[in-house]
Amino acid sequence: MKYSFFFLTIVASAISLARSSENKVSEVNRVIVDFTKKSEPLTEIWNSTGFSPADIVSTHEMKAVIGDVGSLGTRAIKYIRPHYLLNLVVARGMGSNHPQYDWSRLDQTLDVMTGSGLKLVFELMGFPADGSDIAASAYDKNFQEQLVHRKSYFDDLRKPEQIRNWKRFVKDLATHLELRYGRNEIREWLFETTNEPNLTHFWGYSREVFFNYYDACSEGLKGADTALKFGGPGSAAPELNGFFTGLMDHCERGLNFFTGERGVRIDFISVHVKDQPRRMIAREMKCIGYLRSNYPSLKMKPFINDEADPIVGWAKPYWWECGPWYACFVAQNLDLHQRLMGPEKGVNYRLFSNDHMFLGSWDQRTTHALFRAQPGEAGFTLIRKPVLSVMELIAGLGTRLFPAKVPANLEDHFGVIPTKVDGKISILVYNQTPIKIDRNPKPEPDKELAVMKSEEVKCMLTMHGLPSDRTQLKIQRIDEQHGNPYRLWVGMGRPKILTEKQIDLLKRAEPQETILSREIACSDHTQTLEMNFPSPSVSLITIEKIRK
Ligand code: 8U8
Repeated sequence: MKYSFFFLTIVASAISLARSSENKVSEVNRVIVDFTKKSEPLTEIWNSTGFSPADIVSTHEMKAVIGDVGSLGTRAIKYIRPHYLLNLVVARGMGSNHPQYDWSRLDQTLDVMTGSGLKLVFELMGFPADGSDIAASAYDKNFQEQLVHRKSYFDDLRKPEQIRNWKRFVKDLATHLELRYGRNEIREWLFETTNEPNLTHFWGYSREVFFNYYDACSEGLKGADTALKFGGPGSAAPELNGFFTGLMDHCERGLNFFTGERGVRIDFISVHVKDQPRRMIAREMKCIGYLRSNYPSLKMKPFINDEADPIVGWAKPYWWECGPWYACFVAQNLDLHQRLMGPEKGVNYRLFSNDHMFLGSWDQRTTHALFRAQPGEAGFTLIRKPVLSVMELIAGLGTRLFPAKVPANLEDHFGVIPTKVDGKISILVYNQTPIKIDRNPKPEPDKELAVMKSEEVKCMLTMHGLPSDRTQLKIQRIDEQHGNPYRLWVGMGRPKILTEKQIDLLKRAEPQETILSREIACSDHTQTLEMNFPSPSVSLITIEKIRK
């Protein structure tokens, strides 16, 4: 059953193939990758995720998620972007010359993330409590809007005095972080404004107050270390909202609240665009186009989409978030961003981040499916979803990107990322079934599964410029049948509570599978593989010289 959608034939050489099977080739799609052509750097623009709120890091479940995500290594996930970090701080005497801080909860939270090898996209979001009440911060059921605020000195940022003291608070925060995590470490972090200031449930003040707060963050960080990176506004749709356009103007020629100079630094520009990859890129390009027309000095600032999700609403159940389709989404997002927003297109694309490290089930925007133990018993189980496992395949890519030719009729959902590092070839191939994503979550309808199967791609993959001599070919895959614990779970009858045996089986189904590993000879540096790429699927093909 496992191999029913898969066939692979290795043809001795592309030349003999072209002569002997002209007719057959014309029936299938020809894909060509060429490692003799000029390459460009493949920059790590994919290795980031986020969640909300920072408060949940103290739970066993979240610690386990962070540990597992971190264990994939920084080429898979390097940055983590939690909301509301500053709610974990207690800051007394903010209005006096003798501020006192209790950083312990913040430290414990950051320790979990840094201890797992992750770096922070540190949103300067939330407000330190003044310690005069014992209330706990509380959020809506999806951890978005803050419903209960602890009493804070910073209760009205319209007051210039609070803005001045916010600058001092940020400076003291950064100084503390440097002492605890090291100057070099936090120079690698990205400090960002609060989240989505254009949505009133995240930011209750006007744009003008936001720009003052921005200046306080910027100058406060500079007060600790001028090399710390700061940017924003991490705003939600629409792309050209007033907080985005206003901040660009403020950074270019606005009055700096502290220095009185015109203009304020911005080290990166961040937005949130949630959409399918092509439309996401068109909307991001709208921002780049706006900068080119209006603020050319900002057009080459590192550009970040730090919530590059398929659609708004992490908690809403969608059938395509369970299995390999969501993994393909990430692979296609990488491919298209690299090709359409790379340096040769005049864009300094820095990072797209999924915001998917929430605690939830298969069909929510999560990296793992969370299963609770029997009622009344402690314990839980996390099963990795394909959308997380795919990061390991992506991490297997090389550092140089080579050209690929894909038939025009496939381009909208099929792609190839040919790379190389230290003589090792790694090619990521995805077949992302074109489906319509709308706001109506549907329970995995048979119709969609049928559409998926009909979009299977059969192709002749010709590779030029391979190492000669004996080489090892390996293919790893995620699809409906491979590396897809969700399918197995459905087969088990969708148990809500898992037995030991079921946990064991699901865990074994977590990683992407090696579906082929064999020695091949490429005497003329060329190989053609006849391959079937199921729909949806992500494959990593590696070719490496066998060392004698
Ligand atoms: C209403 C709305 C529109 C929009 O374009 O973006 C939004 C983003 C909107 C509402 C909330 C919103 O919050 C972000 O997105 C969330 C989500 O569930 O998609 C979460 O992923 C983020 O924590 C949050 O910043």
